[in-house]
Amino acid sequence: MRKDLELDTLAIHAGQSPDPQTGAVMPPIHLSSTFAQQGPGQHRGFEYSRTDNPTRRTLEQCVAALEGGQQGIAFASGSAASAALLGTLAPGDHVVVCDDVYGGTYRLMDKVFAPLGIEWSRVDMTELRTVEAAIKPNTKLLWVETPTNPLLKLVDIKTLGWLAGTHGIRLIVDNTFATPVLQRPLLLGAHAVVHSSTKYLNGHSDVVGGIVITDDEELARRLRFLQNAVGAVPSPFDCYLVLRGLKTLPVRMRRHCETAHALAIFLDSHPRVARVHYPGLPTHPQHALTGRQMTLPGGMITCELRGGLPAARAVLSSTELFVCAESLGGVESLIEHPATMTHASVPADARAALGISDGLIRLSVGLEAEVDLRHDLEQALG
Ligand code: P1T
Repeated sequence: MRKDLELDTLAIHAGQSPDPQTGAVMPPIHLSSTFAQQGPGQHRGFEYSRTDNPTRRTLEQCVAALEGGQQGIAFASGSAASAALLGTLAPGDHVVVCDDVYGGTYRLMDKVFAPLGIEWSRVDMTELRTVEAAIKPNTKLLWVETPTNPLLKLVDIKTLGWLAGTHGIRLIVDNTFATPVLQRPLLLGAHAVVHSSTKYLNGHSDVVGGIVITDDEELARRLRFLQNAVGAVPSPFDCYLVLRGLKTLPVRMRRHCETAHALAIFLDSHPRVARVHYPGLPTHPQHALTGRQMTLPGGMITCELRGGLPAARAVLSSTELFVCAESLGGVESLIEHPATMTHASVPADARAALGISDGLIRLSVGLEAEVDLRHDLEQALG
């Protein structure tokens, strides 16, 4: 397939063409766990579904094309994809991680890989000097989320790609919040992109999945080895659902962003809201970077309520359309409380230092009518 196609076209066609046997226009779901061989070792590209599966391969090719990369390696969750990337390291290696990451990623570093001898430092990656100062002779990776979870800080991918290059290390970007529709980190100098496809890529809150995309042959070879050897692979049915979700990703993202932007402006002027974190607002500390790095500011809003925990509890139990639940990126709007939900695995002192206060709430703005979502927030805040 031509490389210069627009994202809207790639989302529907990349990796897919009518089934040669039946003409089926949509990719078949190959549930088979094993594949017939004409003789020992003589197969048609597939042997066993942990190793490779046609539906999974289609998904891998589609997401790789969307990210502008060569290789996609799919996993059973975003956490499994992150673990595979960290699994390419050896004891004594060091990772510089941005201070504001998903609580589960923090936990993976702190409770799974640190005990195995992987060192890590958490730094505010909005400042190049801090990142530079954190790089040590044994540093192998810079690990970035942008926008970050949950504070929606932006990190300059191009600058960090350059920095990683000058140190001969890899820049990994978790692109879950932005998706390739809003930013394509590989084209800005990242060495690999990781996604929780549970979120916007699938978009319908009915799959848990993850994927890594890279052009780095050596890294891809290690990841494919781990994909097969560890076996944290997505089911063919889940791969099909993500492929189906991807077809509307560009359309969904534009609508998520449009509604989130309008709601961020509404929340910013509400007397019960002390501060709104949204990359599209001129008050956002990296607002200028939003315009340079992202096509649109995203579908997530985080805000600080006046009144701390009681205020957060009251709002989260009063919304009717915004469902109180973890996760994000689905067609339905969700609301959550990072300190007790998604980021409860981050120690209280680290949360406090970052600004994940008890009054902080996070919204995943869905595809419902903006006016209905605004009324829902209005009544819950009231
Ligand atoms: O949930 P899982 O598919 O394993 O993905 C983990 C993950 C990785 N990276 C980012 C940026 C994420 O936000 C997540 C999961 N996040 C949530 C469940 C959440 O509500 O923030």
